[in-house]
Amino acid sequence: MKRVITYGTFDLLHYGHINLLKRAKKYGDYLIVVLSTDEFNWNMKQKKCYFSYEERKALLEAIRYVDLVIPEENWEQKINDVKEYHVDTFVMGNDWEGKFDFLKDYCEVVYLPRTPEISTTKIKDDLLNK
Ligand code: C2G
Repeated sequence: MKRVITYGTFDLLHYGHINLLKRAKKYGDYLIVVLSTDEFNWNMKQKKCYFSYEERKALLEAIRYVDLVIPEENWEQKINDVKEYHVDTFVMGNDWEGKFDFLKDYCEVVYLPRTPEISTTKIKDDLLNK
């Protein structure tokens, strides 16, 4: 079984995220999504989520490409995650291009093109300007 891992906040969940998860799953048979906790988002990413960790986790678990959702609590856990879950491939959108190349010592590292026209910021701005 080939195991794939990816990380993110996934709030508000949109089709750009789904596109990423769909393409990431193609690299294996089992996709682990490491979901940023509310604390990690606020303390380390200065992101205030609209949906709580539990709500975002439930949304991700309903996606056919996702096999497991676990918490992302810090920037430093990736190597341990890759080892602990016997990950073959790490996948992220290319807004992170190069940032996680240190993982190449442990697994394949793939950066995929983002879906350019959609973002949570755009959704919020469009709703505000309706
Ligand atoms: N994404 C995408 N296209 C978009 C928006 C997002 O492909 N239009 C991808 C991002 O590149 C990322 C994933 O969807 O791979 C999740 O996006 P975010 O929730 O914004 O993730 P981020 O806050 O960047 O967290 O340790 C890594 C961090 O947890 C990544």
